[in-house]
Amino acid sequence: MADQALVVIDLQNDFCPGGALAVTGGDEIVPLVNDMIRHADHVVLTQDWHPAGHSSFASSHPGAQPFTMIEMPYGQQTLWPDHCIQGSLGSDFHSGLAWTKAELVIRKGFRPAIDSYSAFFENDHTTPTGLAGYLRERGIDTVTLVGLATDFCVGFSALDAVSQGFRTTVRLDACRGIDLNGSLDAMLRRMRDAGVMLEDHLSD
Ligand code: VGL
Ligand code: ZN
Repeated sequence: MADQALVVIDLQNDFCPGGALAVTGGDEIVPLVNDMIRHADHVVLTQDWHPAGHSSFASSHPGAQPFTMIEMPYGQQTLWPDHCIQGSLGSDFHSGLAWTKAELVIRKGFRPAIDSYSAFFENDHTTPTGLAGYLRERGIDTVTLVGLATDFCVGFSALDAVSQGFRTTVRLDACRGIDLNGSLDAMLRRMRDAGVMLEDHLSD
């Protein structure tokens, strides 16, 4: 049997209703994610973890509005409302998340000048978080991804997981998306094309 890990992406207050960058229905997935945690061999959590004044915040760019794009040295970057500021309530995991079984918490997005959607690489696609090495060193070759948001942090994590050689499944029923200008459909297509296994147990 392959060694497997469940990777729970950014199930934090700011991505849930009432949060600074709320994903519609973000909190609805908590009971299912908890159930999956209970059954998982290994559990890794990620936490979006930005310093105040982070370069991905629209507020750091005079005159810029959230949900618009700018050019960064590493490419196009969407600007967001201030969110997941290190140590804030918004950066905490959802209070209902059964996080105690997690063996590792990967924090990402802490470099002021670069955003990080993926659990594996920052948005320059070269700066690693260390997760691939951690999983490999532990003999884990299969990952299931759940969490927020399907079309950003979950999606880019899944694309990187495949490119790093992991057997990768995204459980869509345990994810919710932001869907900015068609980003959800575009990411579903990219994941399918890359060889990510997409499962939706609600429609099975
Ligand atoms: C995310 C936008 C900005 C996510 C994080 O978790 O999908 N999206 N930071
Ligand atoms: Zn962020």
